[in-house]
Amino acid sequence: MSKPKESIRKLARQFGFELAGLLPIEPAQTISAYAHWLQAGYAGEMAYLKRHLSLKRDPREIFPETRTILCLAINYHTRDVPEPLHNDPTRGRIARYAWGKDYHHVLRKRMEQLLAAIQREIHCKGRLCVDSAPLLEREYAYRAGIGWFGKNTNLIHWKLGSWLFLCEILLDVTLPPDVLPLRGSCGTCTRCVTACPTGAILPDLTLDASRCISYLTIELKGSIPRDLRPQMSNWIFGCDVCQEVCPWNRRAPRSQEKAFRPRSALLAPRLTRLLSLSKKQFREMFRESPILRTKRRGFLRNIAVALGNAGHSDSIQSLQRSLCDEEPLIRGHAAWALGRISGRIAQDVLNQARQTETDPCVRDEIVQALDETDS
Ligand code: B12
Ligand code: SF4
Ligand code: SF4
Repeated sequence: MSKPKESIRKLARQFGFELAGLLPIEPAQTISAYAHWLQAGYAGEMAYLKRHLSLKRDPREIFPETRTILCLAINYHTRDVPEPLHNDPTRGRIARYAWGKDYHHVLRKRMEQLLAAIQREIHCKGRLCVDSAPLLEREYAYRAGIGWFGKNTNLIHWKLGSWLFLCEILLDVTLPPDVLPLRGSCGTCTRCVTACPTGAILPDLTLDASRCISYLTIELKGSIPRDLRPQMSNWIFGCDVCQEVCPWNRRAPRSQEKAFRPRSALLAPRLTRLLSLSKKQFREMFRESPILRTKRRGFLRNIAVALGNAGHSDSIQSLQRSLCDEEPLIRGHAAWALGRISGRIAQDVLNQARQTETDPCVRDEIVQALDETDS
């Protein structure tokens, strides 16, 4: 390979990576900001982020031979949800990134192929990283010119927008740096800050992840704080509000990646239908999907919250069935939803459940829900 950097970018494109940049290995520059963020409690219950602190100081902690980082980005902007479905609160909203196949697997496969192609040109070894690796992905991607830090904390590329997945290949060879020209900025725009339903984007432009709907619906394993539930509207897995309002995404091109094409069932599924999923049906419906991460209990918890926010009496029957679910987490959130729907029938259903419920947390939810139906 006479000019490896050019060929690597070309190869990256062949394997679907629209953006690629090469950086010489260096320790992370924003690790103290990361440590402060953890200290402030913004990571909520994501304990793995605390465990990663020392490893994130330098990528050589995960691959000591690293000489060069190949930063990559792939576009996942496929299509939009048709307007009538988009505005229907009885349907769930799923973040765009989860409409197709799990990107962790898709990107890993692509990176394996890319690394093999690089190895045909240069004698080298590489370590593949995507998302879960203890690496400050946004910092390195920023340094490679993939995008700037938007106020919503996402990396934005002036042409592709922010619907981008990031990943990296750590290489044990020294290659000439090749950084993309960084263009664009947020300027005076604050749309995402204003639009965020839970006020998770802080004035210092960091994110209080413990308030972010993405965290609440995906990462949080237990009960969703009651004060945040009404603000989640019908988001049942992740949230895209701060990216949907971003002007840099208005002209974002469509992704060509087949694996990210949405499954039609995930564009705007009916909430009551999802609430009846058994464990087996859940596993089948979400095979190869990132949604498996929440497990059925987390997913149905989210659906109950969305039904409470929709506030339609048509869903009382489905929620009543969920009050008998084997998972206390689902029963508790179903009770909350019935409290939000309110009215005589919801009240009767809750009173019945109070007679038989033995779990103290669920009982507490029922009592509070009944208080709400009274007021
Ligand atoms: C934990 C996590 C979350 C948490 C916390 C998010 C957050 N903003 O911190 C939750 C669950 C909320 C989340 C949500 C989402 N996530 Co997430 N998440 C991660 C993960 C695993 C770690 C991020 C982290 O460490 N956060 C802590 C903060 C403090 O670190 P940071 O954001 O990386 O910022 C550091 C540096 O970038 C730098 N920095 C920050 N600002 C600035 C500004 C300047 C000028 C400079 C120089 C440096 C700098 O300092 C920070 C501290 O070191 C990364 C993958 C990874 N390994 O990095 C994916 C990742 C950030 N997530 C991603 C995605 C797609 C999402 C969602 C869009 C999914 C969804 N639709 O629901 C949302 C977006 C929500 C949002 N507004 O951020 C993508 C982002 C791609 C992009 N274009 O930026 C990543 C990179 C995964 C991937 N491999 O593609 N996520
Ligand atoms: S993903 Fe949603 S909740 Fe999280 S910061 Fe963005 S708009 Fe706010
Ligand atoms: S909405 Fe505005 S402030 Fe927020 S990331 Fe986009 S350009 Fe920046």
